[in-house]
Amino acid sequence: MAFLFVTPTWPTGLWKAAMTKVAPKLDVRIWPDGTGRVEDIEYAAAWLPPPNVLKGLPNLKVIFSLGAGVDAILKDPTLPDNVPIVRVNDNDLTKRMTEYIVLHVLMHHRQQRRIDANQKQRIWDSFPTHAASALSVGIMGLGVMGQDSALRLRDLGFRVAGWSRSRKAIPGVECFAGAAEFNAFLARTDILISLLPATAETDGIINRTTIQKLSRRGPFGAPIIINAGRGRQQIASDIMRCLDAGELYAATLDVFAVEPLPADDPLWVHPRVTVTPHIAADSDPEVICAYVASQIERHRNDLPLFNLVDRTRGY
Ligand code: NDP
Ligand code: OXD
Repeated sequence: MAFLFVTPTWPTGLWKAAMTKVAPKLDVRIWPDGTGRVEDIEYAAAWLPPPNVLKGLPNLKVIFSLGAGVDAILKDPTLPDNVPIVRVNDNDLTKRMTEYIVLHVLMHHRQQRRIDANQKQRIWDSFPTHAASALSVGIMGLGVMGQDSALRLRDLGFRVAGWSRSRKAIPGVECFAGAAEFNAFLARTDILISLLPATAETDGIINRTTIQKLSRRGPFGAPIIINAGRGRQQIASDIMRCLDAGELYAATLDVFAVEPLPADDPLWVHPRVTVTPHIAADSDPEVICAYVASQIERHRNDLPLFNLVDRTRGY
């Protein structure tokens, strides 16, 4: 039995070392040069697998994503039909995301970029601030990541709501569900956060129409967006247009339709946009490999796998 990394855009040597450290008995291989006999491979971890690579593994039993999202795997048009896909749901990854979301909500709320700009010019501008309870934060996606962020923001005093496909019940968090409640969710939201997966339904969801439906009652007079879900969810030209028209106050973007964000992209230099390089929740190799190794162990002992992907839903 062997395990194969099919992660051509990742530093695979580092990941192989991590997997070997946490599972020393596992025969760990790397596609393409170290694949060896394809018949040996029963487990594979993939991120942007080239077509026909996973399909060409006749004894493949489970495909692992090395992150929470699986769009990079589902993109493979030749993905074998009957092999289960397991995604990451791990406390380390979730807490990293929560740190990012809390950091950026607070950064906007406390106007840290304005303070940074003032400091550069030695300006002592002690502008009035407001309480967290003055801001309504709305999280699209109340899954593993969204729920943890919602709870921490609630504890800081923000008025928090979330929106998901199926209804949730989270103490102190107003829960909206489905397309029918989307407009009501937007209408009460000053800071809109996306922690949605990339699917056909969420593609382009952060567009001008969505932005125009957000609340304008918050302290900044226009809403703010934070996208740490996937770049496909935002229409970047709409974001720029809304910022320039005063329909949007500011944006934090961690994910982009094209990554790395090209050097000449106007988002880099817009004074009200904060760009981060898809690092909201970084996958730590040892933590993620330990998670994958534990699932392989379960599978080999005929125990059910956790965090299986529903291919029809797309996440
Ligand atoms: P989950 O699968 O646990 O949660 C996804 C949430 O989105 C669920 O609440 C789901 O609803 C909701 N959702 C999906 N489709 C829709 C829809 N059409 N309308 C309304 N709600 C919808 O995922 P995680 O929380 O673990 O991760 C979320 C995403 O975060 C990942 O898919 C990935 O894209 C992104 N991510 C980004 C990282 C980064 O570094 N920037 C790092 C890690 C993840 P329901 O609960 O009803 O199913
Ligand atoms: C993930 C990511 O999906 O890092 O985990 O984007």
